[in-house]
Amino acid sequence: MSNLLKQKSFKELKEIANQLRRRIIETGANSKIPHIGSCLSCLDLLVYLYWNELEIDPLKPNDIKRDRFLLSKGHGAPALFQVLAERGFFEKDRLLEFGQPGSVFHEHPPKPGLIPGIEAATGSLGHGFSMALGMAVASKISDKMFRCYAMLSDGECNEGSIWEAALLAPTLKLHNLTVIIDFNKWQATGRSEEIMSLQPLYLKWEAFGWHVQEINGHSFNEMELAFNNAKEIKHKPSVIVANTIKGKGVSFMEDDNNWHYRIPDREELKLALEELGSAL
Ligand SMILES: Cc1ncc(C[n+]2csc(CCOP(=O)(O)OP(=O)(O)O)c2C)c(N)n1
Repeated sequence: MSNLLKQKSFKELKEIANQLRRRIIETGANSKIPHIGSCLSCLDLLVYLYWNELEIDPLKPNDIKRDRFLLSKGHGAPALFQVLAERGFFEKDRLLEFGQPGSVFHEHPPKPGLIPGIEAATGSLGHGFSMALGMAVASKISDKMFRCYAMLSDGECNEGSIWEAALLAPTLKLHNLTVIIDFNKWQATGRSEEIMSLQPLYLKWEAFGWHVQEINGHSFNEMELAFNNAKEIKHKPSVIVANTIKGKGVSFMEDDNNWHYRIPDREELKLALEELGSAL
């Protein structure tokens, strides 16, 4: 199955990401649903994946041969929903109901079948990765050879289940599995390094038998090289440790972990949108 859209230039990806940053912040302010900093951290990676990497067709979201993407850091759902809408999986207007009682668009991705493009319910950290691993096994044994991708957060790597899956994937030689770690060095209540140290993260994954690459998670150029490399690797799974900035794109949100939970007030919303190029 081939990607129906021609791949985007890095300039176009940047414009899309900028537009989606605006919508994430506006939607967060209107719905009062948190995790704006977490969404801005992984947005550039999501944009690259959905426009230039994944073999998907928004008009055939259940195609058996589609690549699978699982947002294991499920609290980034507001970013994923905006990406899916912009990519054409569903009408953008549907996101006007984000966070409303009874809506399927909420803080985390719901179970499959409710929103086109959502492969699994995630949000309880530490589980999406194992589900992606299972799908990668299914791909191999059914000979469909689609690729599976899971996006993890660094705080999520404190979960024991992450390291069970990290042990199993190289044993099964899952070269069709790529893990991306949104390594912004923060988790909900503080610095990841101070809560439960992960470093040296690169060496840990390497010791577990993975092909490891470390990139700037806001550089489309580095993403292109890393995702292309990952596809060339045979007999082992790949992990891309993406150094990111929580709150990326808005000066007063960048690397300020208050924006894990904070909701912008009217003035902050205005300032953020102005920075991103649009007044209220
Ligand atoms: C199993 C589990 N425990 C606790 C939570 C609550 N929770 C939501 S986000 C988060 C941590 C976020 O930090 P990180 O995983 O590094 O993601 P970031 O927001 O920094 O991208 C926590 C503990 C959860 N979702 N799942």
